[in-house]
Amino acid sequence: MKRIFSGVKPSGDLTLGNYIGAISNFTKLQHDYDCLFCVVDLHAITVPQDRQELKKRVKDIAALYIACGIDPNKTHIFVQSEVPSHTQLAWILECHTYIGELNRMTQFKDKAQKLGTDGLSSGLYTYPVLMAADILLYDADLVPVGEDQKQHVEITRDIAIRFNNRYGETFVVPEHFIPKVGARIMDLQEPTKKMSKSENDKGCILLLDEPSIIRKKIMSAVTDSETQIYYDPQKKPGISNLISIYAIITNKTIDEVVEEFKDANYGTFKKALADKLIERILPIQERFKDIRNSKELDDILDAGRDYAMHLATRKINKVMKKVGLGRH
Ligand code: ATP
Ligand code: LTN
Repeated sequence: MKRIFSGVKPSGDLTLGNYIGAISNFTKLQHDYDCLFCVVDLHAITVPQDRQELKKRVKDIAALYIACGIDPNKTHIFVQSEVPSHTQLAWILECHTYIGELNRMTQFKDKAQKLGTDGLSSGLYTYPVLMAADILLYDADLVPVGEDQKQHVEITRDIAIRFNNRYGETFVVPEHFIPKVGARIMDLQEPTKKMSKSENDKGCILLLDEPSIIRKKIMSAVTDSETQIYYDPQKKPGISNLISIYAIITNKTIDEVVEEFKDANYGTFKKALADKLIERILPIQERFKDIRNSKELDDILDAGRDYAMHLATRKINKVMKKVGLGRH
């Protein structure tokens, strides 16, 4: 069976962007692959975190995975830092990654440009290599992610190919899975910017937001001065973003949504979107409450860790042998 690996950082509360761009696809793909879904806490500490908050969020994300429909009986859910081979392999891969390659990563470049490099950790710089280690440790064939992670999956492929050429077949070269619609949900207040959990504000819908807050955020989403509803992300980024969200939530195509609302005004469309969104998110919130503090959640994460550890240990031993590390 082919394998999937993907991860979400516990760096904030899960957003509608995380759900649409990543997690809703995990739930669709879980039936056809051996799936490892990770809470990537080591990635979260590339920027400062409060330790109590981080601990809480690790379990929040794991519980939300399940609440969103990931079946713990079919998949393996675990916490990245509980499997030490991730950091071990990351170091080895860092020694096979060029500084020039990391300098081309747009996510880091953007952050460095905005904030300067003096206050940025070197972990933030090498973070794509840790992500490569996550994926390559498990010989994942497919990596479902949002658009912003495409470049990181590409560097993972480059690293795998380079390593295989140098040491012989070691890693599966993975493909990304990026949805056609919803791969980049935009901020509702600044629809030219990605909806982001670390810049959470009025423009960002959280999966655990109260229904009244979700409605308020949708109703106050920035649109444009026209009145007609049609899809044109360049000219109408706000409305086009709302159309994408509606399409995903209702399992319709963009064209079907545009047809449905061609005679409606923005207010009517936003109200319909808020209704559908709340209808979809409420059951997730209910399930979350049941799971979050259950013993079952720890059992699931223990079993996930054991499964991941087994695969990862085999792989790291193979890699160490190929590189010539250690005595055996
Ligand atoms: P941050 O905002 O702190 O950078 P993030 O939400 O982008 O965090 P992750 O939690 O690791 O980072 O993202 C998990 C998954 O959600 C990734 O596959 C990412 O591509 C996807 N994702 C994140 N934001 C969006 C978005 N606005 N639209 C679509 N997919 C998204
Ligand atoms: N870098 C990703 C999170 C992430 C990930 C992964 C995604 C870490 N390791 C492995 C897919 C596969 C992010 O910031 N969104």
